Amino acid sequence: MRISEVDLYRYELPLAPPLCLGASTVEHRHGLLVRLETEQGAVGWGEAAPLPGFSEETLSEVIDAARRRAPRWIGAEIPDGEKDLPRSFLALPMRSACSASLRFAIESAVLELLAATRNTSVPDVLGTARSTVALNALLTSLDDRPEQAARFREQGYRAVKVKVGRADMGEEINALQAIRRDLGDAIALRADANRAWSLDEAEAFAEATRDLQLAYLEEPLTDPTQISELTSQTDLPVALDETTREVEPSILRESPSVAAVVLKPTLLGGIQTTQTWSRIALEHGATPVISASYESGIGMRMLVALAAVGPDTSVGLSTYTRLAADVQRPPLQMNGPEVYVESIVDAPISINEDRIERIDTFPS
Ligand code: OSB
Ligand code: MG
Repeated sequence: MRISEVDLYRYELPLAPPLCLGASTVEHRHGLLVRLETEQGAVGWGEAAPLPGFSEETLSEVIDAARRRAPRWIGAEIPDGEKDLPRSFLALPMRSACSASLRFAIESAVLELLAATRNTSVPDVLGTARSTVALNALLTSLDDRPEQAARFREQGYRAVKVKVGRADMGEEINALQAIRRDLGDAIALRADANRAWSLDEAEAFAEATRDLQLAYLEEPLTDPTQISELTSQTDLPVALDETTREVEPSILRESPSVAAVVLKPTLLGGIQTTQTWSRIALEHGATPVISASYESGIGMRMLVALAAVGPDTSVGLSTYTRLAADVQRPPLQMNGPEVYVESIVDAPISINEDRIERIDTFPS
């Protein structure tokens, strides 16, 4: 089966409420969609949506790179018939270095074609899939916490993730205590400091939150090389997120105390890299937590598939509810504590043409 057509689309989707990304606030999410079609008419979609402030590449760089590469994808062979995932299959249409988000897009589209050739679903190509995936609820602003936390509990969430390191630490700790009271003891409470603190501050936070039973704290330190110092001095479980984009997964061999790794394929560089991190994390007793970077429904389908073949933990895909519209119609059912994998990954893709704009097609 050979790729015979490539189409590139741009999308713009409103974020409600607007999203604070570091210093800037964005009202819309922008991205590139890649659609591959084979001679036999099988179709695969992928999404490249660099996140400003987090991705190294910009959307216009991604679009330029996709336009340059697309002619070479025409005629590329999608391997079929093999029982196991060919290790090289995802690299096939890209023989040179590629930005993280574009790699995710191409790998996704090729993986969908591979599933189509094998008459199976994407999660089944990746591994052994569970039928449901649990989502963590996400509290990006501590201002609306008390009412929100109680609502999350009533909705049945098993994990809640809270952003910290953005205000006075004492106030944030008080807020976390209120949230823990509202959640009760059965719900996992995760926190994410996005590298806001010095070692001393992180130790103070660890000390002050001992009785909160935090499941983990993501990226406490401005200087991430001090992580092992922190974990040797406190028993606060720590998770890596930003660090996964800067080091190799073999770091987990030297950091036995890492409790979890937050894996964002859009930022980390696609499906194969994510799967490698997941495997090595599990070997070292760290939980891989597949997470989103505010992708549209196209990227989200692939993230659900990846989560379905990972361990049964609440994953970070509730960013989807921040989008006020999607490229996919109807929008995915992702607004509760649990998603049904089949209903998301096996549903035929139906694109809302009003939400996308075709920017190129090959062969032209
Ligand atoms: O800091 O974890 C982050 C999304 C985009 C960029 C950075 C982050 C996030 C998330 C993803 O929080 C959602 C989640 O992990 O639940
Ligand atoms: Mg994080």
